[in-house]
This record gives sequence, C-alpha cells and structure tokens, in this order.
Amino acid sequence: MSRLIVAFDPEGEPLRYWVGLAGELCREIWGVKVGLPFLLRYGSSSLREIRGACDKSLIADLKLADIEPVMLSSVSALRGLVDAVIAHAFVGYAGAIEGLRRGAEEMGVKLILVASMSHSGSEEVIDPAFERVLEVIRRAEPWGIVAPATRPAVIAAIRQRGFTQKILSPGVGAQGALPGSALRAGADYEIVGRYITRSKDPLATARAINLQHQLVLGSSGGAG
Ligand code: BMP
Repeated sequence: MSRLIVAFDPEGEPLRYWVGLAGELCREIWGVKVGLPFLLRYGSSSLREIRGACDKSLIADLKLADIEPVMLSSVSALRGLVDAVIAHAFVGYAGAIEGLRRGAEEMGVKLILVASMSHSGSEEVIDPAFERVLEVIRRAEPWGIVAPATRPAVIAAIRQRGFTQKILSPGVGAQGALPGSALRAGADYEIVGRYITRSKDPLATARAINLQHQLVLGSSGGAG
C-alpha cells in the first residue's frame, strides 16, 4: 500500500490536466488532496472527474476554522464527493469541533484535524498552544491528524502522547523535508504537492518517493 498523498494545487492549468495526472499517478498513490485553489477554480463537481480517473481516497483540505453550523454546511456541500475533510483544531471543541466531528461522521466523511503546520509561522501562534490543540484532538477522536514533515519532532511528540490516529504529513519536497522522513518519525502518510506535480516526470518522481518509503518501512510500504 502506498503512503503517498499527492496534493493538487493548481496554478491556472485546465481541469483536464489534473484529471490526467490523477489517472497517471493512480497506481502510485494512496490518495489525492485538493484544497481551496482547486475547489474555487473547478467547482466541487470536478471531484467526480478526479474520482473517475482515480478511485483512491479523496481529501478536501478546507482547513475549516469556524463555528459548528458553518463548518458543517461546508462539509455537507461535499457529502458523497470526498472521503475526508481537514479542519483546524485550534478553534476549540465546544461549539466547533465537537459538532463537526459528530456531523461529519453522520455524513460518512472522515475528519482530519491540524495539530501543527509545516511553515515556520506555525511556531508563532499554533505551536505555543500545542498541548491545548492536542487536547481538542484527543477529545474529538478524529480519523486523522496533520503534522509537519518539516518538524519531525512534532510528529514524534504526538505519537509519544499516545495518539494512534493516522498522521498525515505535508512539507516533503518543495518545503524541504526528505521523502520518508515523516514516516520515519511516526507518520502514516506523506503529503507531497509541487515536488511531484511540478516535476518534469511526475510518475517517475512518485515512484522514487515510494521507493524511499519502502526503504524506511520495509516491504510493507510499497505502491498499490
Ligand atoms: P507542497 O508539497 O507543494 O509544498 O504542498 C503541500 C500541501 O500540503 C499543500 O496542499 C498545503 O496546503 C498542504 N499543507 C502544508 O503545506 N502545510 C501544512 O501545515 C498543512 C497543509 O495542509
């Protein structure tokens, strides 16, 4: 099973470019992550085309950070189109993540919460509240947690505190972390965007990352 999630962050390409890329990469990836750049450009119905090209996990990276009913309204708009949504945990449990967790579950959408981010500014506001953010995540019991490949110690700290959820790590490639480094620290999946999507040969790059993952994990980490 591949541990690679490819991030589709468009810069003006036509949708068919991404649909083609999804098909090309499908055998090499665990899933595709799309965010606001993708959804605002192509609309949520475009997700059906991505799914048609590659029936792997589809994650909507909405980075939700709002009151419960508004976050639930966003998730509901993507119901049946995606497998999971990403929300910020720093908004707190009461009135926000508590209801989001319950509502997402009722809609059959997995919830992934951000514990810490990959850019350096995460250390300004989010990381000083790390323990409190983790407390929200502990109460919510989401399916997955986002933690940065750029700071593997954060991933290790989450594992040390006993979290058994899937950890998804962005920051590999374009942001400097080496393929395999987040898995080594305890992550389950590495999220890779530009390093693959802007490379001359995305398929070869994805294969090379999977090879690196196999080296880190042993034979269980292969493509599929
Ligand atoms: P890239 O590999 O091109 O740097 O893209 C990283 C992807 O992961 C982007 O889609 C971004 O929104 C996402 N991401 C991130 O870079 N850092 C975080 O802390 C959380 C993210 O979701």
